[in-house]
Amino acid sequence: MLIKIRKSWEISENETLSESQYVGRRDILKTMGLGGLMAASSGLFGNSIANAAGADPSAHLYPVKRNEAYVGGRPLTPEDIATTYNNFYEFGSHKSISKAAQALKLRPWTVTIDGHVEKEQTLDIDDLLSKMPLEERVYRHRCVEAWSMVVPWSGFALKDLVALAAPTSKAKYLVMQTFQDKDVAPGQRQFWYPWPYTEGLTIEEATNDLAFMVTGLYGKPLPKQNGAPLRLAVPWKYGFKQIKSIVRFTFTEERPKSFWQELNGNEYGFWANVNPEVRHPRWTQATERDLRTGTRIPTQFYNGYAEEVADLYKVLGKTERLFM
Ligand SMILES: Nc1nc2c(c(=O)[nH]1)N[C@H]1C(S)=C(S)[C@@H](COP(=O)(O)O)O[C@H]1N2
Ligand SMILES: [Mo]
Repeated sequence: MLIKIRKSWEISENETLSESQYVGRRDILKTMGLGGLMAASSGLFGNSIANAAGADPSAHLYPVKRNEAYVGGRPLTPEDIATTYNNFYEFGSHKSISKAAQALKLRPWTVTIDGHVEKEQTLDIDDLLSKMPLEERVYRHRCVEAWSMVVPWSGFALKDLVALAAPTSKAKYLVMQTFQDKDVAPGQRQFWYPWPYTEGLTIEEATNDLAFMVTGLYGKPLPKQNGAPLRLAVPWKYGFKQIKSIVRFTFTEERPKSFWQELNGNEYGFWANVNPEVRHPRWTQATERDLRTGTRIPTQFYNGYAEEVADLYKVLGKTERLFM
């Protein structure tokens, strides 16, 4: 087996390949039966944290076919950056939580669906994964802290999960919650945070085509630090809406209060739609730092997804529409 050990000064392959080249090359390797070999060798000799998901019981499901309707618009962020520069307060309030997050236990993992639904149910994650048609989508991700990345998520449309849940006419919001376990997540011992991490969407947002349940990243199971085994991607909203390691979906009549809203509602609102014209009270949102290049680029309205989502907000008043 030929293994190329990367020198620290060599740039990552994803950095030199355009998005379509990255897919093409991976598909060729897959056809040749080399995809697994490549993954295994990079697990041993590449970034071991990024590939710790190699032991994930869902590994056989990946890579999945890319849906070409979703394009990043700029080159992908290298995998080793996207999997080592994270926000996951359960494991620490800084960016270097990828090692600590390996304490997360991925099985058994169940997902409870309750509230205003025809029948409450608890699903095993592997049953859920086998039910859902998985695909890959390249999405931009814009954190409220004004950094951004472009990554290939694998997963399924959130509207498919909503259909499976069969909400009743009373359901106006979908509330999502992260696991809670102080023994695994040291951050959860910090009592001043309103654990468990909670986020919510309106039913209209949750059933928009763009709303995506993420189960994989870079053609592999989702790394723990990125929110395994199930996290949300709503790329027109700031990153804090994109809740990780979900265990519960509750359909409610009332708008929920999310984790960050509870902590500081003046800075982190419910809508949290990316908006370059509305400053965060402490910094501008007009530009963002691209994690790949480290340079600042202009921020786009709804993170560039206005065509897909702007209609959702026509009914809101001006203040609400513009609020973050
Ligand atoms: N449970 C949970 N989900 C979370 C967070 C968190 O701290 N806990 N951080 C959010 C924030 S602020 C961002 S920017 C993204 C970061 O996702 P990434 O680490 O995969 O880039 O996760 C979001 N989801
Ligand atoms: Mo964020």
